[in-house]
Amino acid sequence: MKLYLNATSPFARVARIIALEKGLQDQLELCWSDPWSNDPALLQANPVGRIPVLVTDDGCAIAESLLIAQYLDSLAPVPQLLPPAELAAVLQRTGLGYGLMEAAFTTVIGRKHDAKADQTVLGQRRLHAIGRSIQALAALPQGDQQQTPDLGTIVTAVALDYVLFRLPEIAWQSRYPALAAWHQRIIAQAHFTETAFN
Ligand SMILES: N[C@@H](CCC(=O)N[C@@H](CS)C(=O)NCC(=O)O)C(=O)O
Repeated sequence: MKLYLNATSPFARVARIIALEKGLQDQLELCWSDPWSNDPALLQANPVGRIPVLVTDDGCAIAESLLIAQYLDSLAPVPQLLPPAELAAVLQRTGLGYGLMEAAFTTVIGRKHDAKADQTVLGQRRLHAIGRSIQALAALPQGDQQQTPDLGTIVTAVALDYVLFRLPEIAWQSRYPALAAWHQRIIAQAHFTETAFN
């Protein structure tokens, strides 16, 4: 299998961490790609031109990080990404974390293309969404740190890490110390350090 990715995409990092958690790294060729430069190989795999994309050995190209997660989970069901006993809670955290990731990424890209993006109606909506999502994540129970991370934990920890990486002025850690401690514990795990943003 091939995974098209770069080192700063939170969506690609989620896919890569899941592959590592599932022990699939030896079956995965990492194809480093800049989605903004219209890389022909990436465009062939994903006409939308976004990473991550997973190309299976029989040539199916799967775009969208959460769909890639679903496929990797089918290849290696253990450790479980979506433990049935806690499904609703895990999906709740996944949705919140994913929404934060999207709002943060959209804010970063908006600023890159328009210095006044934050002042637009959409820019303001994204910034408020970031603030409210972090507040909602901080209100969730933090769970058992010893368990293998589920999908909600992976997506949320990567989203919070992306905010620290690209939007440090949001400084959410001082407002939510328990969430900050949770995040620190998760990102200290090997598969998170191995895939750190750079
Ligand atoms: N919904 C997609 C989002 C993927 C995405 O936005 N990827 C960014 C990099 S972080 C990208 O490739 N952007 C290039 C573009 O939008 O043209 C997912 O979950 O995989």
